[in-house]
Amino acid sequence: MIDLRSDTVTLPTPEMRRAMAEAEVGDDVFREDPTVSRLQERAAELLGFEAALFVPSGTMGNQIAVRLHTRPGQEVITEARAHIYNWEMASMAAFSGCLARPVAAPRGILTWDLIEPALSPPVYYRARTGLVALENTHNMAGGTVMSADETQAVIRGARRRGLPVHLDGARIFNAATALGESAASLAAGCDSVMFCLSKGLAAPVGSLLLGSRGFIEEAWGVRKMFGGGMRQVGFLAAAGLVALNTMPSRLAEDHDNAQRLARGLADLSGCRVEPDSVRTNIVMLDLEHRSSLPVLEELRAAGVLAVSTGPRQLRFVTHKDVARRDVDLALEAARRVFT
Ligand code: TLP
Repeated sequence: MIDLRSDTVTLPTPEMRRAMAEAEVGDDVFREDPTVSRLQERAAELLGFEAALFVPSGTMGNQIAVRLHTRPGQEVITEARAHIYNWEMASMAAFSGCLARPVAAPRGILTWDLIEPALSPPVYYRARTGLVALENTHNMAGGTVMSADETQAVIRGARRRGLPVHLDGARIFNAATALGESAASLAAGCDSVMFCLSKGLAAPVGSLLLGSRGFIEEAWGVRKMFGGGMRQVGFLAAAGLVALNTMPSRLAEDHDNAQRLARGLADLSGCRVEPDSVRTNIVMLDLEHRSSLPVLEELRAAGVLAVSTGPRQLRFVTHKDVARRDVDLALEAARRVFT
């Protein structure tokens, strides 16, 4: 099987497994796990923040941020296809009492011009906007990227209105690779950032939430409240450290493979793919006539796994466990399914 469902399926490298076996650990709820502390310090330094917190998932990282930045009854500005709104089980409503205010943006890239009209007017009888949430890369828009300048323009607008900005940077290292900018420059000025170790960076579990020292101090408490206080979790942090130190530099290979896949899929009939809009490791395919699920089944029978992201849309994600040769095999299989 060539598994293009997600970069979350990546398996840990031998170096990660060794680091896990040898990790020095302690009870992290008592803040006594030295490997977790090292990972948090390294992540904060790399992204240019005062502090970081290791969390079990990207979802928890995002939702701790929503909880801390908002009050119940407020709205959170998100892009219409954002993960924090569509794929996190309505948790901003369940855990923070907030409503998403989705704003559709071309390529998923929010600009201040799009955000500003969606902010609450200054009257007491309308729900207040409490947070602006960005996503880079934007997953469901097809791994699109937001440059540091574009991000800064949103942050300037939000500052003028006294609003915090959270960045869902689950794949921020993919964005950094595609743009040739540092992850720190893409995150600069945000009040909080979440990024994942368990996607293209191939660690088995874990994400980091970054912010000011005071914000992260508060985040320790919310993580515990959400059931995310972990004990000898240095075993996972050890793999995360290897991921952070060794994996960002190989993401360009995944992007080349995604480009190759997109160009091959674009030649098939009965579907639409836009290779020029593929900047990172995600390829979206729109079906012209057929529904996603039967096509997925045929692809599976031909040895290729993808996911459905809409009634007529499929998503393919390249990652370290898919070699260039696998992309060619996947294309051969897709040709059989589409002819
Ligand atoms: N994305 C997963 C699925 O949930 C869709 C995937 O396969 O792409 N932010 C973004 C932008 C994400 O893509 C994801 C996961 C998350 C947050 C949540 O991370 P986890 O799965 O660790 O909770």
